[in-house]
Amino acid sequence: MVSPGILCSTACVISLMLLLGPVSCSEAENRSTSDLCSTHTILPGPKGDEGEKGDPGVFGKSGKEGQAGPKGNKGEKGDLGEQGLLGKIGPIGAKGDKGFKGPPGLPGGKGKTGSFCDCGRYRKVVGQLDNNVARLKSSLKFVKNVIAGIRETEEKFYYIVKEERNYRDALMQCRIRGGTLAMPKDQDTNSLIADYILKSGLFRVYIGVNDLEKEKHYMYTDNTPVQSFSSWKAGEPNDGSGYEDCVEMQNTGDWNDVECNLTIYFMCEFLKKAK
Ligand code: GN1
Ligand code: CA
Repeated sequence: MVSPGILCSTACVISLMLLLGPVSCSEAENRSTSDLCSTHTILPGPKGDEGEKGDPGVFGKSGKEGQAGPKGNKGEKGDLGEQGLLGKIGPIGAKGDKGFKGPPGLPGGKGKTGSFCDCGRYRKVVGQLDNNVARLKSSLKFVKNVIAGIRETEEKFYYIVKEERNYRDALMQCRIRGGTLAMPKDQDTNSLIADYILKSGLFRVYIGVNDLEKEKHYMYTDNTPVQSFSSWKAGEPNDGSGYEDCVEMQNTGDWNDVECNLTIYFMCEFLKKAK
């Protein structure tokens, strides 16, 4: 069907529209297309035939996960379990009471005739061996304690012996171990010893100072006089009882004269190198 206002054929108009885009006839005239358009109006063509049915769409996305279902009913009671393992053996019971004394046994047979023995000599040797063993045990104990706690300066080791002794025994105990009672001769050493007493949880120990030789003339155990340094507690030495000739150091670092028969712990010192 051709519109009465159109002189060019439908095919010609579509071709032009495709080539030039939508144009008016005046433009077409400028382009010397007056032979194609005889009027100023180009009307749209008729509606085309219905297109073919499209291909089926792609497979849709999976839907969201639904909410959790309601809680199920309580299950049936389970079967009886197997018998458990044997329990641990209990602790050892208390010791039973002592039994009654049994009847005396039959007397033994007569011994063989003895041979002559210089038993006194052997007994003496055994006694000496016992003494040596006791001394070794004591030294071992001392070494074990020394390893556990000791203080030192560049020149000396200091060691508190936690055995209550009077002054003379304390001095002897230090000497048989190769040392002497501690002799603080300057402030640094005095502080080190005081700290050692304090950290050991003690209040006082014997140190190697006394005026046994001459009243008020204090001497160290190496026979040198207490001169340039001392650390007397206020009011000391007071010779309180009239017999206070030996000296203790308290955990403050203060010295106090006490009676030499007082039994307290003591501090030994050991030279690192023999002078
Ligand atoms: C001690 O216990 P007392 O007060 O009699 C001390 C003295 C002191 C005195 C100082 C064994 O004597 O050496 O000088 O305190 N005696 C003893 O107040 O510790
Ligand atoms: Ca005193």
